[in-house]
Amino acid sequence: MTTRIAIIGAGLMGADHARIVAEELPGAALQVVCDMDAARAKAVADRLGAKDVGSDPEEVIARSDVDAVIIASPDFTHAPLSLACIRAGKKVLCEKPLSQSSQECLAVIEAEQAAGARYVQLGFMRRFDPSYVEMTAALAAGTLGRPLMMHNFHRNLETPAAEFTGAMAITNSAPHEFDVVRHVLGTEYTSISAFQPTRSDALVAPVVMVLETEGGQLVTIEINNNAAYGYDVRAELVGEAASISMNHVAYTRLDRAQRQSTTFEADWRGRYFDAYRQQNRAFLRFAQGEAFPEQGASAWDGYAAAVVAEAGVTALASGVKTAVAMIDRPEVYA
Ligand code: ISE
Repeated sequence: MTTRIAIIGAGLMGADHARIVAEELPGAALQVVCDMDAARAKAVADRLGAKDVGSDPEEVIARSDVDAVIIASPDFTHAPLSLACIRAGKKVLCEKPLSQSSQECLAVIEAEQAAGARYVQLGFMRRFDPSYVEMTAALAAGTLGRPLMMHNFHRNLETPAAEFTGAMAITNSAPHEFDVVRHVLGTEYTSISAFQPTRSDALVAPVVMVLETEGGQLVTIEINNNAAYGYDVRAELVGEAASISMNHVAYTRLDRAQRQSTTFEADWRGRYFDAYRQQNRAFLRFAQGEAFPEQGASAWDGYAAAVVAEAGVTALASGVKTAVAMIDRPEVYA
């Protein structure tokens, strides 16, 4: 049976998800493309052969010819629209963040608890990237010994918006790091400190964070939204017996004029091309009735990322190490 999927939001990420559903997800059909901007929805729908278009997300979510939903609309709509999917009894793949407010994430958690089941898979696609999968496997196999530290670098070519701030680096970019590190280490954070060097211009300076975990590890995260040279993500997991690092991902290397070079992607969609596809396949199986994907991020993981981001913003503004305090994990996420 074909699963009819509605895409909410036809911007950069929505258009990408629509293409994956239409062209690379056997067993799924691109049913509706929904955007407040009707022309934008129509352009994506026409290009990819969607059955219909819509402009009211709640109406689209409730349609009887929609079986599952992908939310890729602006961040502030993620939690309310996830709640609408839970009310409609439909599985939803929601782009990150679930919300920048941990309180709003708790409302989604409460709705899932009341329904007695999970509906929301969160788009922390890095969990499906082979480099993090291999790190997790090395840790589980005992190859690294006890984990001590994880160092992470997250560099964007340039900032998406001129008014981007250090706080936004923590709430918009860093959640990927917060999530994937706690996923790989299998632990929660206890504290966060945040620092910024000084830039010579008006662009947002990098944010460097140090986090402590319940497991006794130290985690460093650099977010540099204006790295200028490319999209570059690096990670190293250091154990007592060995260390494992992510390689630069490039299919080819150019040897020319006594130099060797490889290329950087311009943004995350190229670097995590395969991870997005794996993630969406896992979501389809979930939407078709299988258990919540083992690698997948849930509303609980969205809450965890929001709590640490809130503490990170406080730490950056105050210059003081800030505690990360979460509620106990509800049964539905056991
Ligand atoms: C963006 O929203 C993402 O999710 C990207 O992965 C991240 O690199 C970028 O900094 C964010 O703005």
